[in-house]
Amino acid sequence: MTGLFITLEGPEGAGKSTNREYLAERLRAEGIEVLLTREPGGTPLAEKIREVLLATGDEVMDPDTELLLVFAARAQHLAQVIRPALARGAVVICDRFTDSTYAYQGAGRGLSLERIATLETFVQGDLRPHLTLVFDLPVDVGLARASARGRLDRFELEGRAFFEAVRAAYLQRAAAAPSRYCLLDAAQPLKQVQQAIDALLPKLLELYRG
Ligand code: Z5A
Repeated sequence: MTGLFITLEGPEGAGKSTNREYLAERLRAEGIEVLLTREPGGTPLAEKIREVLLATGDEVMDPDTELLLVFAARAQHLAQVIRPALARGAVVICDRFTDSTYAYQGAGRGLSLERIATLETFVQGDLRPHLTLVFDLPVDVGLARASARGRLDRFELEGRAFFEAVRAAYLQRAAAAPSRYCLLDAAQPLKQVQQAIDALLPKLLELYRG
């Protein structure tokens, strides 16, 4: 593998979608091939799985079903998109990846972290992101931003305790491996968040160019 794998993480409304294009453009301006993608999704089949995961309906999805669907989508995404892009030396920016699984299915749903780790190794082998930007913000701020957009998906309908657990999981993971994670204060005005992203560029370029 010769490329660089960057993931963007954080709770709802943290600004991952808003800032992923900004980061991609900054790297493209350096003449680097950047592949921008997201999870769940990133291929036609994985996007169908995303629809199933986000849809609200009468049948309650079992947490194990949710976990397996997330990893099924990831297996397809890795095979079709992420691994080929890394193999040709691109920077891959992925909006959510397995840290979301630890946060939402692990901390949020209460599934065993060991079981998630087993699936992580089964689906990814030893592939892990080189760098993860965690967009952190208070739960209330994120939920207000998400609900201002209108109709809520199946995750966004969860209660406050769920999102507090998700946020705490991200903070815990970032604190446990500071060399892999960069914590960004996503409650700041957008301009300041983007200045913080700019400040990370030298580190990203150094990681990419070795
Ligand atoms: N999920 C899972 O459970 N397990 C997994 O393994 C994976 C995912 C991979 C779908 O994700 C769901 O899948 C997700 C977890 C679950 N749960 N939910 N919900 P998604 O990517 O579709 O959902 P999301 O990440 O929560 O999207 P989001 O709510 O759009 O968040 P965002 O991308 O971080 O925020 P945004 O769209 O860039 O910004 C939201 C709004 O805030 C928007 O109007 C912006 O203009 C505004 N914004 C952004 N930044 C700012 C600042 N700095 N100031 C003011 N306003 C701002």
